[in-house]
Amino acid sequence: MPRPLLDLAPDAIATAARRVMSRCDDLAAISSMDGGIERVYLSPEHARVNRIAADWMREVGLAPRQDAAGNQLGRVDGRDPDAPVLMLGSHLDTVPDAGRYDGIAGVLMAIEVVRLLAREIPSFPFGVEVVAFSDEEGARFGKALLGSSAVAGAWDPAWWELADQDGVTLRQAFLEFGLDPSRIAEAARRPDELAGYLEAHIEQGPRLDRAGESLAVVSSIASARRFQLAVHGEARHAGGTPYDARRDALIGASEAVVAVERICRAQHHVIGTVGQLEAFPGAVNIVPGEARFTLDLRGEFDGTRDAAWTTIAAELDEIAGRRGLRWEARELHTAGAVMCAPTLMDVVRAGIEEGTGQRVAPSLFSPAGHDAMSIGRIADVGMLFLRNRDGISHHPDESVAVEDVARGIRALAEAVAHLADERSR
Ligand code: HGY
Ligand code: MN
Ligand code: MN
Repeated sequence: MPRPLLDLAPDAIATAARRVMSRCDDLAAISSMDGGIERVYLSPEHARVNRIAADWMREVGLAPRQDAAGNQLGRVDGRDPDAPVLMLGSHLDTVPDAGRYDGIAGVLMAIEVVRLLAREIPSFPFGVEVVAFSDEEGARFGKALLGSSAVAGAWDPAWWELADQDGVTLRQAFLEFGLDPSRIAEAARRPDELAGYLEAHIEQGPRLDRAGESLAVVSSIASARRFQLAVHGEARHAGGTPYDARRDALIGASEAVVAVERICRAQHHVIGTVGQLEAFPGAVNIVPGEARFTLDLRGEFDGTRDAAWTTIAAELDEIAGRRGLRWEARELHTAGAVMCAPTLMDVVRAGIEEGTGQRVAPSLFSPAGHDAMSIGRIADVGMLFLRNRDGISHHPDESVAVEDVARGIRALAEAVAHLADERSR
């Protein structure tokens, strides 16, 4: 096994890992939800964590700034202030009733890597920029990856009219947050400004835990499509309406929900989830005339994802025809699969194997989405996965061992050093 490039003191790594864990606890307390963690885009909680992250960035020599999309960044130059930057980071927003490590650990690990490389970065052929993306989850407006889409120059003006559950549009939310919608383009970065993007993230699945491995290289990130669907039937009296006279929208939607699981399980690396289902008018003694549900559909490849959607739509047609129903779907979010760059996979693998001594770094496909999907439009991307217990995520029981965070920090630092070494040749 080749010797690691970095000679980092083990106790400095251990201290950094403990700091990440305690800061994840600090940020978990900044929540709009009593008794749980919820921090959505352009909320007061988002503003608070950006200010705290800016202080933590400043502490390690990063010059902080909030961009036109509400992302919090911090930059330190390498040997040439005009050179491209290597972007490290993840996101600080959460889903409702979230865990405390999804995204957050990656941002804090990136800050610790800059602290550990303070002496080396001034001689790097690139600068280093830590980014805390503002909306990876899409929990407030339905469209995910808004913060990183702005950085990738992929902002769609149609998004300004997206509204949250209180009817607040994205445009209004920008203005209330103190951002100017007309300046969103200022968040965009050009490809020549970036030397690459590396993101450390918990796996959010059980493969590493089941294999007894600590870290993995990510090979690719799943493509995603999110839909809001509605099934229309006829509301009728729950007692007097015979079954042969019913057009029960909830029964039809329920058949579709079961079909989503059957269709996706029959495919390889295609995952379909119905996270929300609601009946209307929603009274105990009325046959539901309408049912609304969401669909989160992912695939290792865009083609297999889209083939599954075609099959699901055909199944909905059959159910609707048989039950006298009508259905419609509105697509909320689409993101193509992203392949991680082989050169960045190599440095992440070197970071894991040489930096931590893990014998072999497995390569894993990520069924979870990440900001790297957006940044992959303008730069090479690489990801490092950390084991998290039983893969539990998007749940308060989400957990990660401090030892794995330490190994992840060590691996990420070594990966950065390997990239600097390669780019210096
Ligand atoms: O939903 C996802 O895959 C990610 O956690 N936002
Ligand atoms: Mn998430
Ligand atoms: Mn995440």
